[in-house]
Amino acid sequence: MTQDELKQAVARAAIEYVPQGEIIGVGTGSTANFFIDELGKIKDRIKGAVASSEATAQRLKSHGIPVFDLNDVERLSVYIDGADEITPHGAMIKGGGAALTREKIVASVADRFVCIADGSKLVGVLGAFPLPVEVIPMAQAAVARKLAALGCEARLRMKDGQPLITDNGCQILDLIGLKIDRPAEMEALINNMVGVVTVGLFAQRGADVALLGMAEGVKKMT
Ligand code: ABF
Repeated sequence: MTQDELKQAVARAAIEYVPQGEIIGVGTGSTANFFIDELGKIKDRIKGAVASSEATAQRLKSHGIPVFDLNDVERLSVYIDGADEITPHGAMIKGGGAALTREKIVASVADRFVCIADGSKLVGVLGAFPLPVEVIPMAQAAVARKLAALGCEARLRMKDGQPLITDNGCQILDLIGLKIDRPAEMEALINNMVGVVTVGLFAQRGADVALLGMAEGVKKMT
């Protein structure tokens, strides 16, 4: 099976977690996109969705799924999204798609986080994938120096020769070479740095369920 077929398989499996008649939280990325396409097929079963990025909002709308502002929604029973890395404990690195802040916000309102990913995302220790940190642009250099002091390279993410600008008007530092033995502690440490908006570690609130696409089928981790 190709990586895309594995992503499609977990996207299909995630439909089982979509509650009838409710608004659900929807993530960003290629696996989330496959999920949105599956959701489009059963759109009459849900009330709508809260999107974790402008790109996801557009894709949901293209399927005719109503998109709600999070400020108009009190609670979500489920948030479904991909990950760049996930441990057997459900701690994740997210933000390769630059949507980490909105992803963390929407996830924080949901009772249950269902992570969908191909099996290559499962790791023993987080950190081989560069850890994204969203920063306020004026603090970028100062925050990069503090992060480098943790023993990694903090690289400003670029797009078309310019610093990438997120949906929130901020920038991303990618931390290369950080070994993350204690993800929840590292999340708290980086979150506490002045100028940091969000760190792409989802450990204090990790995935409650992970659906991982393997050659032998979809493996469920709880
Ligand atoms: C989002 O999409 C991100 O947090 C993560 O960076 C990425 C995973 O991408 P993909 O599903 O394309 O592998 O979930």
